[in-house]
Amino acid sequence: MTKRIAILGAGPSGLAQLRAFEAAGNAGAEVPDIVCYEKQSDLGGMWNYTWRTGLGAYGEPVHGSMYRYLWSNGPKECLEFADYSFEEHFGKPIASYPPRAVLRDYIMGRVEKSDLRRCIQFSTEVQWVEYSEETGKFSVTVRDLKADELSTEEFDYVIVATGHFSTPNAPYFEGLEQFPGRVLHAHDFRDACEFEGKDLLLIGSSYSAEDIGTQCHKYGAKSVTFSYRSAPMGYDWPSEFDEVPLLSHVDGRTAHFIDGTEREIDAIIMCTGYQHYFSFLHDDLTLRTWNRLYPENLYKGIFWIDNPKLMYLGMQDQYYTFNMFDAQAWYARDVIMGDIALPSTEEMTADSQKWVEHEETAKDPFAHIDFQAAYIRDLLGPTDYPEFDVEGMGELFKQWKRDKQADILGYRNKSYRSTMTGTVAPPHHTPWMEAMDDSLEAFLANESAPDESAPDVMGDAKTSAIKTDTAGADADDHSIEEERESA
Ligand code: FAD
Ligand code: NA7
Repeated sequence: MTKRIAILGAGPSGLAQLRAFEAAGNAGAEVPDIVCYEKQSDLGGMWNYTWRTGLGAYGEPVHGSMYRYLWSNGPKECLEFADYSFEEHFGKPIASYPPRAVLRDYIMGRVEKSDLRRCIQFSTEVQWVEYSEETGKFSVTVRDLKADELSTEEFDYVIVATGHFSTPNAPYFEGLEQFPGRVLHAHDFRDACEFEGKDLLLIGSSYSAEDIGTQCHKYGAKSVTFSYRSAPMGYDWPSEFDEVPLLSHVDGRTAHFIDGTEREIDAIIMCTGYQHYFSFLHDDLTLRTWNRLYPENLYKGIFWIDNPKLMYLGMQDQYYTFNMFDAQAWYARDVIMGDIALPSTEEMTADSQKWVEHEETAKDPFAHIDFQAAYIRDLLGPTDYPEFDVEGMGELFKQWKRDKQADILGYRNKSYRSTMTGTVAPPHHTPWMEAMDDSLEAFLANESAPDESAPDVMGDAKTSAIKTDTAGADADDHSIEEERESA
């Protein structure tokens, strides 16, 4: 009988899985029966922008943590699909740091080339998954959000691709309940303009702190103070920024820090990361981890060792993103289709433990990049995912790190060479600090031509028209609203 597979989530990881099966089908393989459940009304996952915070139109937790004016925080050359380049999608080379809508368009482009949408049940929230030893199958209970109806189906395999940057980790600090300004978590941050002229305190010293802080500065915040728990970010910050030790408590508008210093602030944004949270999974199936490069109990970073018919995609802390999800999805597909055999439980545990120990010896960002490159290389070996220069991409990540260190407000003006096409990205027409419009149209308008004189330009840029499918994610919520109102 045809195997049945449930994919939970239609973000980049879930879409990678759909694409992997599609590629096998195109190559003549008999593909299992696949249902992908997605609680949003469109695909794209985190790359959909929503103005909503808290609960969605149907009472479901809002997934989105992305905000207006978000630009890629790493070079696009580091997240390129090996089977669909940026140049193929946009018909010409584009700058290295696109805004959210441009990356979303790219993700959508690969999917829209096929009829993968037919596998996806939108506005459908997965509510419960459990496994029966008796039948050897999973029961997946979902709620059709529009119809407000529950239903349950059985599957042979479940692939969890629900992301892990949605459920806030929000610590408590004494005095917060009396603080007269806004206190929010990065998950609920939407528009930097709200903080124009304000003195901001951001707690945390990782990507969200850095990006929300620089963005608030760009859109007119008066000052940005970062409060760190372990270590400061250490960039050469302009005078409007400061890094201080951890907040101890607040007293009215005054923030007190553990080194005894204090300062007046208007708002607090907790950039304190996210929890891996799977409200829909039975205890026996639940991955419990922090944001690390190799979560424990996952063979190949994918298979739940206690029951490898359950798989997780994209649960790692991420340097590599889209192409890593692809590598995972291709591997998962080949196991499901019987082309790769899983070893014994003992061997899976030993292999996973080896990677966990290796991660623990990797102490700095360059070692982390090398670690993730080695992980992807390990996955690619036995699959037919198109070969790509994973290690070369790792070198781009290291250059990105150096560029940030040199100029935290200017690194997005840099260009990198695609390891897929060999093309060096053209410079963007506007320096990032002056580029206030983050729309796809503004980004692509008058994009500079590639510098033909640059010695290392190898690409043969195509000149076909720019893809005009620019319906942004912002349309997503309109459609939810319209559907709701007409219901
Ligand atoms: P997600 O994109 O989170 O998708 C998960 C999907 O599962 C969503 O569509 C969600 O609606 C769905 N879902 C969740 N729960 C359920 C449920 N119970 N039932 C049904 N569906 C469900 N990466 C980069 O490469 N570059 C960047 O610049 C970058 N910036 C980022 C900025 C922010 C603020 C954040 C939060 C992340 C950023 N990332 C970036 C990382 C980003 O998470 C990944 O690029 C990518 O979106 C992860 O894909 P995913 O499919 O694993 O998860
Ligand atoms: P990360 O990268 O997981 O970082 C979380 C940060 O929050 C990190 O600096 C932590 O400090 C800090 N943190 C966590 N708990 C606390 C408490 N209790 N007190 C103070 N500080 C704390 O999450 P991000 O949101 O920055 O990034 C996640 C993704 O979103 C990423 O992929 C981006 O692209 C966007 P630590 O260093 O551990 O001491």
